[in-house]
Amino acid sequence: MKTLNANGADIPVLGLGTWTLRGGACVDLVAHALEIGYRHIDTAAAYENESEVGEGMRRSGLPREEVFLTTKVWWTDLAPADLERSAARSLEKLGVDHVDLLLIHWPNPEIPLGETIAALNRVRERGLTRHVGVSNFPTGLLAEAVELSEAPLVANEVEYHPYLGQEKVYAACRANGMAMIAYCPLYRGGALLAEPAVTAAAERHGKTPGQVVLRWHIQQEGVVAIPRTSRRERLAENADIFDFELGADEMAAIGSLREAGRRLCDFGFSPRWD
Ligand code: 1BO
Repeated sequence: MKTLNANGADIPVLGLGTWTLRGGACVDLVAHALEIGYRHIDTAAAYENESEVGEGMRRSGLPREEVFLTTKVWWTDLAPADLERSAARSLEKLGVDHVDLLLIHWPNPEIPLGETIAALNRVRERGLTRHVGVSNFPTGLLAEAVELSEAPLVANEVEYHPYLGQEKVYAACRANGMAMIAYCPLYRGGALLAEPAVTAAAERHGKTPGQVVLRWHIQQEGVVAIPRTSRRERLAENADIFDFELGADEMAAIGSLREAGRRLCDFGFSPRWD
């Protein structure tokens, strides 16, 4: 699996997002994904599936060091003691002695960012994670976090797809050597996959619209995509994106869909977006 380097972390550019996957289906999908070549699995304490993700990893039989594993600390657990407890609990549930990337899942304005980042760094120093980063951080908070962290932040995981430009966050990630990890990269299917710019490219390259959109993501420097699927057969389809290349005109046509400015994940606790 192709990787990119972000501040010293080698991150496979395609991963499996596991948000909403549960129980036996989650175990089966994680194991199957790893069996067919995925090397990057993304979970979170809040997804309530870390035990299943860990079981799927063990069932695949792959050595632990071959899998890039990410988990996250929920925004209500960002006080230092809570963060350290959450990280330890995640490792216990996953059945591993470290993760590769530990992220702050969402910012929390009620808890001083400096205290959270210091705790994140301590967890890393103790070896519970190899790398640290953030998720859902707009540019102002990202700049603060970068400044506060002793260890380099390697990624900002955000909603990103052709309907949501994220130009400012992307530029900030690039300027700081960080990866931008795209969740909901396919906009959960539907309208995006029927866009003429996408279907025309799909036809030209003999690929599916979903493969074109994922290729659009990973062809951008520093972008990683973590599509979620609950269907086994989709895993192989989503991973079959390394044997073709979109032209500059195709990249631009798909990128221009950003005009729609549609965001899927917005909650009462979301920060003020860029
Ligand atoms: C509420 C979870 C968003 C993606 O991790």
